[in-house]
Amino acid sequence: MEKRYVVLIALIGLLGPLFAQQALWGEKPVVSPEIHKDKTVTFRLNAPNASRVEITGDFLPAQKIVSPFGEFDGPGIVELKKTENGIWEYTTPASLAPELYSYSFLVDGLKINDPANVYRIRDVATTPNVFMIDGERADLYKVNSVPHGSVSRRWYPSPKLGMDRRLTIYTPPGYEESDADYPVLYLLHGMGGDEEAWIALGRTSQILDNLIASGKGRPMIVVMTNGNAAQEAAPGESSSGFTYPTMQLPLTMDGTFETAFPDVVDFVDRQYRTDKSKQGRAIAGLSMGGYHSLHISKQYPDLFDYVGLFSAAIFPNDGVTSPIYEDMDKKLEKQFAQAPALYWIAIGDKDFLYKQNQDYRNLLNKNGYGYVYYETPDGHIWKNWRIYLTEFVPMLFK
Ligand code: FER
Repeated sequence: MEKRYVVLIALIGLLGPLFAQQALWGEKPVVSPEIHKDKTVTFRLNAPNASRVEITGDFLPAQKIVSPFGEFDGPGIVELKKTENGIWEYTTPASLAPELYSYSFLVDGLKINDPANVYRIRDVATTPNVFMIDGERADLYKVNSVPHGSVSRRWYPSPKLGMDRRLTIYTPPGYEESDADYPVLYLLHGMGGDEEAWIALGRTSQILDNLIASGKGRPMIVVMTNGNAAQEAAPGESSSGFTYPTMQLPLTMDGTFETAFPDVVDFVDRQYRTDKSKQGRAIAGLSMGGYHSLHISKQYPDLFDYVGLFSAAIFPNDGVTSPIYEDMDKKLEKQFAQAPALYWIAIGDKDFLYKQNQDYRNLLNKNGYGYVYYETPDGHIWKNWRIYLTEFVPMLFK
């Protein structure tokens, strides 16, 4: 080959990466987090001029947080120690249990991400770093060498809300190659969340792939809606642009989303090969999504045979009126007249909604309505919602 071509090819080889990525010179400053063989973890931050560096995360002993909903256990905080070279360090005193954990640094009081860890998952308006300790149930949250389902974002027409709206949909491995009909789980997020919540922090596609591969879960479609009736889609994904995510959206928990829910089922049943019987449909959600699941399933008693209330809000707030919330007793009577195949209530023993759930269970008990109750430690946190999904899916469509 002519010399100039050799030089040209060498140049292309050298310059290629320039076009492949913008952050060419973004060097990795330190290793953080470093997960050791014994499952202790070291966090590091290169900040020679900082006077105080702390880490806050859900792997640390919980601390009391005061919120508008009351006091609850929030992520703990601990200080890092400055080493000679200006790198701050903290190593957990004991090995961590298998889990998907989140954390952030505080540098002189300013909350920042760990620049050495690119893994961040948005939770409403925060984007904490995440890391995984493998093993036990947490292996269901990992991508393993098993057949994978497909995840897509679809826009569906909602005539009742007068807009096109976005949802996330998981179809199980084999869906594209088969001509079978599949049962459908409708899986709803909490306040401030959107159609990205369950697929991101909720690890839905990993959990479903793994449960289906082990034979514990039936192959099913999972539909993750956006439960904020004022939104077309998640912040940044709608025609409103890069709006700031907020928990205080209009048209939430006022009956609007519940009223429009049949639009979702219509779309899914039109566009996918679904089992269109009540026996082939489940609805579950966390917190506000549990509230939606409760009220949708009793409003449309012929739609869902499986209902999951994960740390659910139960009763409408004072002053909220909607036909959806009227005649609750009569609607429950109708729903439980043909007992659901599964009515599952799960909550953490430190959840601020624990008392509401107890009151609701008393109401169900008094009327002899059958349900299954599952209680875990801890409060209103994603760890519990992932656990609930791994427990709920194996009980569906059996
Ligand atoms: C309430 C209880 C729970 C409420 C909202 C929630 C607006 C939802 C919390 C969540 O989805 O995390 O009284 O009122």
